[in-house]
Amino acid sequence: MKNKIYYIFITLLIASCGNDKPKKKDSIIKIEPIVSKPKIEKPDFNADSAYLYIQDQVDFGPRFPNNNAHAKCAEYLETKLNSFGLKTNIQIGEGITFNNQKIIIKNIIGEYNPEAQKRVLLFAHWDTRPFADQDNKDMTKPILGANDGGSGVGILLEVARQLTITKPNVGVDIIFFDAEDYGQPAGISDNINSENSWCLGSQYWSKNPHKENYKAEYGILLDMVGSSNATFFQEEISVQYAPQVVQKVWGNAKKLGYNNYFITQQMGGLIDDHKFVNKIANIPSIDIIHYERGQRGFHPTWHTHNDNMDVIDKMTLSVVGEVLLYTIYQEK
Ligand code: AHN
Ligand code: ZN
Repeated sequence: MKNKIYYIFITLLIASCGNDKPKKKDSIIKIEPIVSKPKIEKPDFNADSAYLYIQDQVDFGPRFPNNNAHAKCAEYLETKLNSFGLKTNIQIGEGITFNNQKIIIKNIIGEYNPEAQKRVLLFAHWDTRPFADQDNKDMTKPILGANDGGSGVGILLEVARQLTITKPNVGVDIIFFDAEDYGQPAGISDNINSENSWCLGSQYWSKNPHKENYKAEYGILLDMVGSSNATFFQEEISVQYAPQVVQKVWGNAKKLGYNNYFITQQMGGLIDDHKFVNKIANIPSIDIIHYERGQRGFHPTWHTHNDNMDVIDKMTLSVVGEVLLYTIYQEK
């Protein structure tokens, strides 16, 4: 509006100046109206909070099924979701790992606006890998999993907190899946079923959803979303099962100016929680996961003891958090 008034004022001024002498053609000053592009409003997402929620998890130590830090962290996560006003519960199940350990699975569930028909499912795994098979020392010791385990959960806790402030009409379910990262390490005698040794928590939930006939319009998985300059390619299973969700989310990222994080190029398929949510639970779901094409693949600290708080970057947390909130606020 201001620009418009300014433009009219300048135009009048020029017009009035030109009254006495006829202007030479080449002296006419053309003033283009300054039309500022409508800025899109970025949703509030507090990266400091998300960071703190990651720190809190890491402070428990490595968090894998049947260990003490895992039990404490499960309580912490449920308490947090509950404190934001979500309806919470911990789904308990049983699983068998690739090395024949019987584990108790704890999927932590929070429902925002449980009565709403239209629902969006947001998920991330909260367990951390019980060994460091990509490291070259202490390979049998468990990792801290700040990025791989902590980051997606930290962002979703802050998303939950924002939802209870902004109160969108749509329903949102947040699930922290357990036992994603107990998968069989590459290189040990290959088991035919090694693919199914990953994602035990989401496999369990997909076969036994927390509510009968549970339905969501679509699902979004966050995995390893905390490192600086992360790049999110369009993962193949996501594109196959939920092309319109990929378009929506990458489109929203572009609108927010984050197309250097959300790259509109496809990459190969990954075994991750969304695979089972797509195939077994039939909820079209995508994976937002940091991957670098070429030699590098996952983050260099992946499944090593260097996956600690030093990896976590608040800018990346903001980018992912804002894209998620923006996407949810668009749903009517
Ligand atoms: C595999 O490495 C087979 N899938 C990647 C899933 C994963 C592991 N995400 C985090 N850790
Ligand atoms: Zn992992």
